[in-house]
Amino acid sequence: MEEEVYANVSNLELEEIQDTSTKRTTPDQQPDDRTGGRRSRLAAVCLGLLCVLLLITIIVICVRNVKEKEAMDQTISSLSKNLTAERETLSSSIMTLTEERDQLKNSNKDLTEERDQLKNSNKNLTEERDQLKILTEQKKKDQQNHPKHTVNDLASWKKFGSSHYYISTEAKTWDKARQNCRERGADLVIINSKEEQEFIKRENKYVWIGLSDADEEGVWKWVDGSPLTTKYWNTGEPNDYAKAEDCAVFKDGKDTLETWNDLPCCYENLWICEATLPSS
Ligand SMILES: [Ca+2]
Ligand SMILES: [Ca+2]
Ligand SMILES: [Ca+2]
Repeated sequence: MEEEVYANVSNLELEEIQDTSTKRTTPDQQPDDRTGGRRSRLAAVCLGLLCVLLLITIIVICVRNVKEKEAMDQTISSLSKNLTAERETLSSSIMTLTEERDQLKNSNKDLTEERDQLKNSNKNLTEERDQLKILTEQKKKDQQNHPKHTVNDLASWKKFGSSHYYISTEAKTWDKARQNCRERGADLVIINSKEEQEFIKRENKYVWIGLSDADEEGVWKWVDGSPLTTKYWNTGEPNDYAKAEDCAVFKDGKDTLETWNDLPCCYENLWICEATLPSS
């Protein structure tokens, strides 16, 4: 561009020289021609300066555009990175929330099952309470109708140590057997020693004894509320078969002294009562 400007200026100067040489032949016109030549040079110089200015302006605009483009690219790249990171965070959050939702679903299912079990337990407990009320009323009536045993009543009972024992001749459920013993002023037998275990074994009867875990599964207690300490469970017992065995029976015909088994309390068996006379 600058070369073109210089070329134009040179051409203009050449033309002026030619014009001057031509015009020298006309001396009257010399001052006007010089003035015109200066104006032309001035115009050319101004034009050149304008071109240079225009070129600089274009270069400045281009540089600024390039910088703006780079800044915009950086901004877009940064935004893209941020969006990617946010998308990954959101994906992770969604996964966590999904897992939590599934856990809550499972918890809700478990709680529903527990609630149903509790409802059933409550129903069973209500029924048991009602049965106990009936039994208590019955016991009061029986005690009124049946006086406590005397020494004479026990004459027909088997004696061992300080206790007397009655072995039934009919079969009843564990609860009814115990009720029968209490009506006789006794209770189902409590086996306190090895000697007492051996004594009952010699009778060789399949009988209910006063031991149960009906109140709390696996916690065996005698009918007087005392915990079980010395045990004579048969091999593999107590096994709470079908989760329904809460009353202890003394098995007959065993070679070993370990003769006890747990059975459903609703089974009907003979039973053995024990009456301990107060020491005189
Ligand atoms: Ca006893
Ligand atoms: Ca049991
Ligand atoms: Ca059993």
